[in-house]
Amino acid sequence: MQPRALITSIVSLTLASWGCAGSDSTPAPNVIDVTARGLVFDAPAETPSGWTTIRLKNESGLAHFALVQRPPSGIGIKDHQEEVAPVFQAGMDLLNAGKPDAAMQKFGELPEWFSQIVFLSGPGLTTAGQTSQTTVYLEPGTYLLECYVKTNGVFHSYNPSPSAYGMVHELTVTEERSTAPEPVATLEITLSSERGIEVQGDAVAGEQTIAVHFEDQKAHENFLGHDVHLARLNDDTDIQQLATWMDWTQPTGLETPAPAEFLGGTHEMPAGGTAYFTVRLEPGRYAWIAEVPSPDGKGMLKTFTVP
Ligand SMILES: [Cu+2]
Repeated sequence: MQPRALITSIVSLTLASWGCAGSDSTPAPNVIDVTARGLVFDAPAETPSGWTTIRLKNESGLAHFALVQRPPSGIGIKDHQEEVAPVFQAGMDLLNAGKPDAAMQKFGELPEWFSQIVFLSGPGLTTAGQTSQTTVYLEPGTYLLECYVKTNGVFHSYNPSPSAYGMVHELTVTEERSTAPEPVATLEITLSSERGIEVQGDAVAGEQTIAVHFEDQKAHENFLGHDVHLARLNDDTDIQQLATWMDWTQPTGLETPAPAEFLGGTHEMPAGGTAYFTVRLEPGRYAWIAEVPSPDGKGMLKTFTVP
């Protein structure tokens, strides 16, 4: 073997062994960085399919979340902004004006395809300055990420300016499959309409990856399915106010500022689904809470202490 060929072989072997060492370790997660600035999501337009970690970095001064939804084929952000966001805002304006019957009539104007949207988790409520992270399995297709927290009675997903979109981002999940593994949970939560939020495992300080299993799903009084968010409580937190805040149909519901510090979670999924979210817990008092009306009466508000 010529010296040059020998050197090439040694380099190739060395690179191959590094590659081999890399493939022995766990494949990296497929992370999508979503940054909230003002009332806009800054996020990539596409991502490979498979286990997908959505990291919501909230650089704005308001609370946000990023609900993942898969509309039926052919429907995208333009349809959402033209046919859904204005109807919800008009309905909310009527609720704020104390006209619930007129509001329900308005919600009846939602397009037929709205009922075919599949909600698939996404980072839960995340207070200004926080970063939250939620992992879910996504098949190829067109998805929307949406925040409908309200400020001054206006949903973030609705932009009163007809020339601009609200806080909604269209994400294309491609046929390419990522090698990202399913996360390994350190805590398990089972969500059900009968028993509410049930936690298996001890919430201790440090990084925790929480698996959330959706045992069943149903439409609650706010038309949404149950989910789970994590709030950090302090001595001033009014638990009853926090519970009431989780109902968007109330004028004060989901209206900024949030009544507690939120650290993420997962939005709703169909029955049988599992999503994961990762948080760094510090000693203190917390609450697992669902975005449904009267979560306390449904077993969907559970406080706990991290020692
Ligand atoms: Cu928002």
